[in-house]
Amino acid sequence: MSAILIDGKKIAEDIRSELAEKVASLRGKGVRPGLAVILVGDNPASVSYVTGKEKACAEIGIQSFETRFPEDVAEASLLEKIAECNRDPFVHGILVQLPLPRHIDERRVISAIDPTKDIDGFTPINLGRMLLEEPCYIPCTPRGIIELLKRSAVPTDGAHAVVVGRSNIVGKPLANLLIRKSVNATVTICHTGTESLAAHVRAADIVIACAGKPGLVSVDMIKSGACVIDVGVNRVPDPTKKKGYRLCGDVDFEGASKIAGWITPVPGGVGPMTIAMLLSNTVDAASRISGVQL
Ligand code: L34
Repeated sequence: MSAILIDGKKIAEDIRSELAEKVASLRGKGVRPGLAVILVGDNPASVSYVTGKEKACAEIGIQSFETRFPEDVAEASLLEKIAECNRDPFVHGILVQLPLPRHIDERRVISAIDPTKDIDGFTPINLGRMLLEEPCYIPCTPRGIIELLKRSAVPTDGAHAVVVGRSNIVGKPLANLLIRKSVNATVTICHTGTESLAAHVRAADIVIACAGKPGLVSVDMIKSGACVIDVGVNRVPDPTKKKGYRLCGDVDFEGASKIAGWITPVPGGVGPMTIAMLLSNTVDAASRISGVQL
């Protein structure tokens, strides 16, 4: 191992303790940050992420209100719940854990969230504001990745960043954040239609793998000294494990860690940062909505 291991778990812990102080200050002024969590169905990964989020909220004094719906919930019931959360003065942030079942129109559900409570930054209003660099909520995973780069002092000014993946929740917003003047990277976005993934990734000073495909980024694609950020959280069947699976990212970690300059592990890399940024956005929402300055 020659790469510097970016310890997302530790960095997320630091951020959570910074946030705990902010929550204490808000609570001292009579404001208790509140997060509504909406979970549909029992996808084990979603259940585990949501549980992690609620635990993290409780630890720093954010109140969470969970509503769980069955897999076959009617879209109207979800919309009704969101309307209720929009009105609820104790709710400052609304999280609808994705993905939603196929019979639900995800766009309609997300768009129903009051943009001032959209702590995931998924509504068209927040994404538009992000593009224009107006005050907004920035999606948690992309924001967490930028924070990891900054706190690990990875040089980004003039760096060539290659984003592998174009999802609405990671690839698209992340590519946009990377081209902000404050980050100043030159960005290439690769996706399933890209002809020579290897050639693009080989040119990268910073590689961000967010496609959700184990082994997609192999060691021969990594430039020596590059920074490798692995966003994939894939469950691979493994009978030797108690749970019957192990987690792996989109990158060949074993190989890449020998030649990269920096690398994030899975688990313990980007995942914990996503949760820390959710807390941060929720604390900001509580402050803005209540008018109590931090
Ligand atoms: N609405 N839906 C909404 N907001 C989000 O920000 C998400 N995302 C993605 C899926 N759907 C969402 C998450 O929360 C992915 N994601 C997420 C959150 C946490 C972790 C991974 C993905 C996480 O905690 N990962 C741990 C391992 C957890 C485990 O053992 O399964 C890690 O160390 O990577």
